[in-house]
Amino acid sequence: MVLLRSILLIGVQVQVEVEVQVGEPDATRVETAPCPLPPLAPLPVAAYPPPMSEDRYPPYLSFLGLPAEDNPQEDARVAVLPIPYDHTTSYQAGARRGPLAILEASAYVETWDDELGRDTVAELGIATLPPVAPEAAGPAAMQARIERVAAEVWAQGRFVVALGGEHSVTPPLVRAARRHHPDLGVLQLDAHADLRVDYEGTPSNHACAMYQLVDAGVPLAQVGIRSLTAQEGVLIRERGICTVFAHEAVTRPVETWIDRVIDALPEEVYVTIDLDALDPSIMPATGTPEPGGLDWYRTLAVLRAVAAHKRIVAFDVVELAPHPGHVAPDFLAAKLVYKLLGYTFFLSP
Ligand SMILES: [Mn+2]
Repeated sequence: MVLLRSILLIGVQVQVEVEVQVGEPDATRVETAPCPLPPLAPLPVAAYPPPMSEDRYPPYLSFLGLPAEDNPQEDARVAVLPIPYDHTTSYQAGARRGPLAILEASAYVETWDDELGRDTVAELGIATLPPVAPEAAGPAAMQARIERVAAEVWAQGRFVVALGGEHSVTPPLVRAARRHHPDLGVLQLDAHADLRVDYEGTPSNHACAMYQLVDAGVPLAQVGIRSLTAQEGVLIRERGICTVFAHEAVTRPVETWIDRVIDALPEEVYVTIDLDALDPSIMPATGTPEPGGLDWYRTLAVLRAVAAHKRIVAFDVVELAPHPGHVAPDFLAAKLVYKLLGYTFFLSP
């Protein structure tokens, strides 16, 4: 019996070794193509809050969940920056758990993009940075921290993809991007105008995110809007903001209105996607779900058109407030991040 067991054990070991050696070549790999990015600067930069060490970089969960040998972090052209923060959320809190849920779900996103015919991560490399720590001193201090961290990522020459978190994370991300692209405009997918001057005692509220940018002179185009105040409506008219309200964006063909969005934006664009722009039937996991939103393919059509006509310099996906046990919204968010990365680098004019 002992002998037989040993033989069986040896048999298993041999079989395992053979499988490892025979391993089939990865048919999904394609040659790296030129990307519209400057070369990488040396890594990493000091004075990262909280203090960064080799032990904390990268974190234990990385976007797409790839083993390090398949996705070397030091060569990555893309940096995913999680910002688990939801201090000023008005209705349903939980966006602080969004980044982790997106990272978890991303492990199940297939890396071959069937629409583009490319393996986006194999060509670009995606590093996942440690999350930005929440700042207890208040919303303005948190925005300052986000801008500081984002500026360091920009200094490394990486393409910044931020995962929110509530929408107030966007103004500091855009401010960091503007240091490198001062003439950029912002494309906002959202159910809400986010054009309040201040809200609940602070201009750094999620409901004021786009006002902060417009007030700083940033050109803005909005798609999917279906919730705003009378004052925000007046501001849209007075400032000449390009707003495609949801009733048009959802019920009319994209081709009938997308040119207005393209024309309103400068050559360089920062894209901010508040996931509540999508319909709650496919994206219920947001802090303030609004009926009548975009579906999956219409969302992609908008992003594809903008990526094909403009140079997207950075983007964020915000406001996922995960529902425990209901992973479809988390996966949608992860796949949306990956799709937009592909559009950004492979459809760029
Ligand atoms: Mn919103």
